Amino acid sequence: MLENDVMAELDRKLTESNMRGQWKSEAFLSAAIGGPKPGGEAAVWHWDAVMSLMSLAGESMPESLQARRSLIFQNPGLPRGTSHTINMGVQMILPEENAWAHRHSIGALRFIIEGDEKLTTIVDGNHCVMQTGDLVLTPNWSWHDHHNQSGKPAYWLDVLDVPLVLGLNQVFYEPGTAETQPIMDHDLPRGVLRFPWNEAIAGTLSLEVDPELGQCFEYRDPKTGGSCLPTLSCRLVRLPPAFAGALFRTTASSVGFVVRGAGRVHLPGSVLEIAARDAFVIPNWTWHHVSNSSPDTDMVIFMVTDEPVIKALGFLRRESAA
Ligand code: GTQ
Ligand code: FE2
Repeated sequence: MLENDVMAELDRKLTESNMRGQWKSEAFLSAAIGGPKPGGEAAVWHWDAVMSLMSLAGESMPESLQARRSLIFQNPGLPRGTSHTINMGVQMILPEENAWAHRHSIGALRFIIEGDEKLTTIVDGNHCVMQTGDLVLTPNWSWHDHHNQSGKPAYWLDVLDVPLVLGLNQVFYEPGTAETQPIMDHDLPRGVLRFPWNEAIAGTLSLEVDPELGQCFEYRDPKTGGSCLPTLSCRLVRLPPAFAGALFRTTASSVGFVVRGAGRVHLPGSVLEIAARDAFVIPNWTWHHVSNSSPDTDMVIFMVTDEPVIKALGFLRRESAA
């Protein structure tokens, strides 16, 4: 028998007994020299396209009840998810609509695109007003229902750790029994559930300009000083007029939403044009930099990353081109 035949016979016997030789992983390990392949592709979802499909969803689905009228941005290079750990989408809630209470072990947050003082999410019994630009958290296992008494359609960005929680096979879900919220059976784990727009945008203006990111305000949990959710961290990033960030990559993946202004995401071999209300994804370990294309107005981006998870497990790496 040839050497190859001997090995093939060994592999066959191992397979029969539900085993596998570690030496079979050598090619995989060699391919990982220099790090992982990015999970999925960098991509953009333009607001006009999202809105025309949302109008259609509004006509097709007059009430959302226990479900949600949310359009999730699907990465064209992944089986599921906007990034390999994060889902981002836009939700619309019609005038007088109630999205019924439920809870899940998936952590979520909302960044309000078109809000009102009469638009609310109730999180574990706490009424969170959703005005334009506010950030509202619905942490892992918190009850949440949404109510629109504003008399006009409302829109917000949904960001959830769905692909991460699915990958770890940790999904629990419990629907509420009615439109109103069940009585709370646990303590509120976070220091705060709502971050008003004014404080965040004022926060960016008080910061030094980071050469890679611009003026980067981190939404911190006041109780822990850490990220606003255990799995996701949120930032409001201001790019001064004509600012072009330096090239870098990180093992965290991120999703972004342009709050105002317009610019570009520069990638190896491509450029994404991003304008107000466009959403985009930057996969893990992808060289990129972001620039503001206006010489006289600023650009503001809401960003969410999986950095808290990557960091907690000791995987966080960052490389600068300079
Ligand atoms: O609003 O509770 O986009 O549970 C996906 C799952 C929104 C929500 C989503 C959800 C929600
Ligand atoms: Fe939910």
